[in-house]
Amino acid sequence: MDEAITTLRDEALVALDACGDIDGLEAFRIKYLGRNGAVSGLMRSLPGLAPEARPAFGRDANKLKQEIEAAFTARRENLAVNAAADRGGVDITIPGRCLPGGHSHPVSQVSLEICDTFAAMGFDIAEGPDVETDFYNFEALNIPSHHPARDMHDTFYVSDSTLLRTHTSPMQIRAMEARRPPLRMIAPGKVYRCDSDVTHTPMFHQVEGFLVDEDVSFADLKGVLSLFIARVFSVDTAIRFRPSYFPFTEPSAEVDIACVICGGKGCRVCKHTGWIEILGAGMIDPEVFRSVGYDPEEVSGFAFGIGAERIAMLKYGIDDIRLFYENDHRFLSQF
Ligand code: FA5
Repeated sequence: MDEAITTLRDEALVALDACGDIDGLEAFRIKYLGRNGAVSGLMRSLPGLAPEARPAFGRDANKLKQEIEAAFTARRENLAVNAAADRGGVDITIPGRCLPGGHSHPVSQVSLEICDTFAAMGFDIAEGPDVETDFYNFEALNIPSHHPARDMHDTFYVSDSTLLRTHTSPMQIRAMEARRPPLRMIAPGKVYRCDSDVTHTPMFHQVEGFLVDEDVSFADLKGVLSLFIARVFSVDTAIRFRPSYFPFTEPSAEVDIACVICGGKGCRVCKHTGWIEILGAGMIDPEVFRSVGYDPEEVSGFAFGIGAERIAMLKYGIDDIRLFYENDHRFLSQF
């Protein structure tokens, strides 16, 4: 190879390596690859060579041109990528990031499962407002002002007569006002109480259920709730009906499930009782029927209010209800 070609080759490759930016690269292109550049200069020197030396010189000069052009293109791409990265810009050569698909919240999944279970038993679904009047949340449910039972609900008041509903039971009144018996309904939704510990959150979900017809008995209530628990958990789930008090049901009961966290031995979640309360229930009080214009001599009925978070805790073995609302993706993505 002619010495002029190898000298130019070495010089050009060193100069290309030294190009630190796009401007330097453009100067390189003009100097070596431009119309009046060094490589074209080699070509132009061809006529001055001895005729027998021209073919080899022409071939080598062409090879050099291709080599410098390829090196130039590679260097330009490399500089462009680095410049984008330095600017914090977009490097289009890096593969895109996949966004993981979302799914519904575990408490929403459980609420839906509860609704599906009752829908399969013929219950209609209704929804009502989160901001409720004192009348529907308390008065019509036989909890007049100054009734001590108001203390059972740590209420968030919006004004003197409106509040964030403390339970889904107001839906009993709204539905009974709008329809006549026989009625079989469930009403899922958010409820609010100033309450927070391992089994209580200030916002939680209930599913209200009620059935009004002729000759409805406590045995019907037990039958429906036992079927519900067998479907959502299993037929051999240990449950107990515990006498309780609600102003809008008489008699009243609370239903507990054997604590799945400790297997009934006693832990902080079940407050060392071995049981976790999942719902309140009872036979609808005659006063409630009177407040919606139903005759308690003609109809009877039962009602219940299920805590959806409690069901989710038991189903999934969660030992702190507050985990549902910390929005920790590592926790939520497990469901
Ligand atoms: C009631 O709210 C009644 N309205 C239920 C009812 C309906 C009784 C119809 C009779 C007839 P209670 O306050 O016990 O009852 O709440 C019902 C369920 O909601 C509880 O069993 C529990 O599972 C859940 N719960 C109550 N407070 C909280 C809370 N702060 N956080 C999470 N779940 C709660």
